Amino acid sequence: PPTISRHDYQPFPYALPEVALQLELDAARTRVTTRMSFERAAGELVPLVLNGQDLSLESVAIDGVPLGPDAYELHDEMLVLHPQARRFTVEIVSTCCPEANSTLMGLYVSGRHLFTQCEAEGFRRITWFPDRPDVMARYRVTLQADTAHYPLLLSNGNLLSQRDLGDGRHEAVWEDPHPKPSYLFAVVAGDFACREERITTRSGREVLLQVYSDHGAENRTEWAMDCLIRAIRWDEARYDLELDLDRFMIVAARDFNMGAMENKGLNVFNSAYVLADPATATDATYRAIEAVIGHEYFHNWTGNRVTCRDWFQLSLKEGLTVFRDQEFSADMLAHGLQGAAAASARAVKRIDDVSALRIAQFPEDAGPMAHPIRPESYQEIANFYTATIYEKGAEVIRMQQTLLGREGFREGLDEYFRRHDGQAVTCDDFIAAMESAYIRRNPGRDLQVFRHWYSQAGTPRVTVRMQHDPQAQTCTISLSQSNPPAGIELLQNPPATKPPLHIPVAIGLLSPTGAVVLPQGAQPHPLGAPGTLLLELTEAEQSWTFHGVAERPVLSLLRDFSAPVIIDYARPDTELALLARHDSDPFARWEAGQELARGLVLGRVQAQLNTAADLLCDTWAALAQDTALSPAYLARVLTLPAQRELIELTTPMEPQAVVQVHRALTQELGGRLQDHWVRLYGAMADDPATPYSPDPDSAGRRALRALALTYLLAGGHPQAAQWAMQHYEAATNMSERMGALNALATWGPEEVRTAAYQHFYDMWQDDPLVIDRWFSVQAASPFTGVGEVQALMLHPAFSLRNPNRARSVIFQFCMNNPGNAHSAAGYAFWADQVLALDALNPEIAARLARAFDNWARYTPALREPAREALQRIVQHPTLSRNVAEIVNKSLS
Ligand code: BAL
Ligand code: ZN
Repeated sequence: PPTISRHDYQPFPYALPEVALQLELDAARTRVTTRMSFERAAGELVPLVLNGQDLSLESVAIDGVPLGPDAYELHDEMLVLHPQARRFTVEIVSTCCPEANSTLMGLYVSGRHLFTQCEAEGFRRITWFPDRPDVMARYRVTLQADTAHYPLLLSNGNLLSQRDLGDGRHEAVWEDPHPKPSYLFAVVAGDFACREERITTRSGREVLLQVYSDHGAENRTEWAMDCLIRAIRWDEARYDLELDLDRFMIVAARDFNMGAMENKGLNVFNSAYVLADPATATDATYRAIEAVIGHEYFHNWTGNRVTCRDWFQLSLKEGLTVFRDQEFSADMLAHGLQGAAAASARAVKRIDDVSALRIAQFPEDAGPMAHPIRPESYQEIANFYTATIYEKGAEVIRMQQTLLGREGFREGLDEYFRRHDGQAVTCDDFIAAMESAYIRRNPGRDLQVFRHWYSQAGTPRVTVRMQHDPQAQTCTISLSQSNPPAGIELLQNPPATKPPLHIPVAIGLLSPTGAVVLPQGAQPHPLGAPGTLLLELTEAEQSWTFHGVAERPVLSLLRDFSAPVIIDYARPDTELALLARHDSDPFARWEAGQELARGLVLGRVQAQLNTAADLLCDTWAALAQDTALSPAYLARVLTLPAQRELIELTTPMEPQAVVQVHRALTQELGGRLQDHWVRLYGAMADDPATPYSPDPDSAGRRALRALALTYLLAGGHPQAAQWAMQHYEAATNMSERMGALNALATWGPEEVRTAAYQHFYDMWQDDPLVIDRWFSVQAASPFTGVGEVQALMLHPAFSLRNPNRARSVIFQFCMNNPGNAHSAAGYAFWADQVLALDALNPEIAARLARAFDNWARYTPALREPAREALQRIVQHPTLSRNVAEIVNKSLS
């Protein structure tokens, strides 16, 4: 497949102010009439190139004059016209076939409804069009369909009119007043239940909010509506950004490739991120819905009002919007709290986000797909909806807030909207707006060095050295950075040279007893925990000397995870234990405990040292009794680093050994801290008289209780299996129920496990979202091998066509069951599934194709079978562009 390069960008040579679309909707054959009014930008004649995919062309006319086949060129995915006038109208009639469309891109069928998904390049599956984000037009959309089958006809913007067409058909006309790129277009047709509310925005406009779901699910959309209203209020309060539409709609779809999509005024959501009630959704689901509803709503400004010039700029909207949704979620968790309690609540969100970054993005940055947050090239843009673009992109935005301060960041964002509202722009435009605020606050400095974050792949390493001079009472901290070529940077000839980055490193100094030490004259950073100092590393190596430091301090490093880097600092475990007990920064405090556990696991795996876990046990025992810690925070503190995170840290990668050592250490902690788990298990029990609430305190208590149960089972407490079954049976909400089921799936005796699985299925067999959980928990269980996962796929409820179901079985097994997936049989299973999925849905197949990206770093016994599986995929005669790009890069 051809490679598209960022530097080849050319503006589209025509403006397209107005588009009128008419869709005669029918699952078997939808007829689309598209009228586009073009205006050539430059003087010279230039061909008009339109994109199209899987369409049948009926007719083309320019200014009402039909064109014969000699007057245009029709290629596989391109239609080329040769207009002569400067201003002209093109009318195209074409058809597409929604029910045959298993890609879930363009117009497709889900259940009995019709949905569209256009980002990134799905609009070209609906009609011939300049399908690129820098062509922004105003859309008027006429929808016609069978009234009984599709009583609701929705599109972007405002409903202008509705009428009956006779013969059982009807029509709705929608107009979106805001010019938008084609990727934000949406149509939904079907029969839905609707929850609606009217609210008044900050400036006094009344707006209609609607959440559509399948009939019968309307009592599960209350939380989604509540989240939407909170998101609207939050964006008004924090960024002074207001909803710019009279009507904002969310529709839940069972079949959806992504989490959700921010189409202007008509968000389409994977139903997993809309529907929630206590009986079917876990606490984590409630929070995930809040994050995704927030994310899509926030796109209305960061993505829709100001959009991307080209797809290389994807992180312009995604990194920024993930940052915004992370801040929204953190504020919701800290709502009503002050001081240290608020900081600890926010840290819970930060911990979860950083853990996710380490599991998904760090491996990406260390593998064949490593790319900067603004990639230089791609073959298939759908492959670049990555953890790097999204999550690392959000970290790059967060660093800007750290460097500018909250107010400075807000000033920069205001400037960005002042300059670019209504435009399709670049990451350079964003940073230039931020820089204007930075310079105002820091005369003589700029963000030139910071810009390199946009063009470098790889996770930088920051090495720390510290010297203390007791006579002079000085402490000198030296930082050096390195970021060797990664991913495609390695293939460049000569290899890429990578200048230093501007890295904000937030640190703190602790006395040997754990008290905050503030050096003479040092200014604490306003965004940080007590005593936080911000070191701005902009060169390969730099030193800072602090005065008035009498005793050798213990360093608290990378507070609040101030940069997406790996810290190298050799120090005794006793320092980590001290930090885990006393650090005033709750993130760094958690991190110290994790580092202690990481060291122990890696030592046991790599050096085969049977290092005693005494220090970890003593530290955790102390923390387990620290009543100042919230249950949610304590649940994170007492959880070992994830197996996936640890596997990534081994060289060569040793998945089996990590799983074994991780399980053994869990058993050891379960046994040695048994009294604490028993106490916490009892103390965290829900009061059965209190109705379920997903609030952070209740959710934290449930999480801690489930964790205690897991350790009790792992540690072999004689009553644990009985408690687990009771916990499962007595559960009054899905969170408790899943807490017990997960514990049983990971540690439970076989007969108890299978009885619980059977009971769960009997109870929930008619609820697809809950049955996804049922599949997931089994697919990720260490007792599920290749044979068992194949058996799951033979279950009548399994389907490869539904992405949620495919994810719940195949992805769960390949990505979250490392002890079983990392084997010759596991890799062969994976290759089979990549090929089977590729025939249906290339986007989903390409995601699965990345499961073993880092195979070249595996232990030799696994490398060969992984390579063979990859070779088998590569040699398949009909690979999609999506999967071809992934596997070719994997093998290069
Ligand atoms: N824009 C694709 C879905 C999302 O990131 O919101
Ligand atoms: Zn997004």
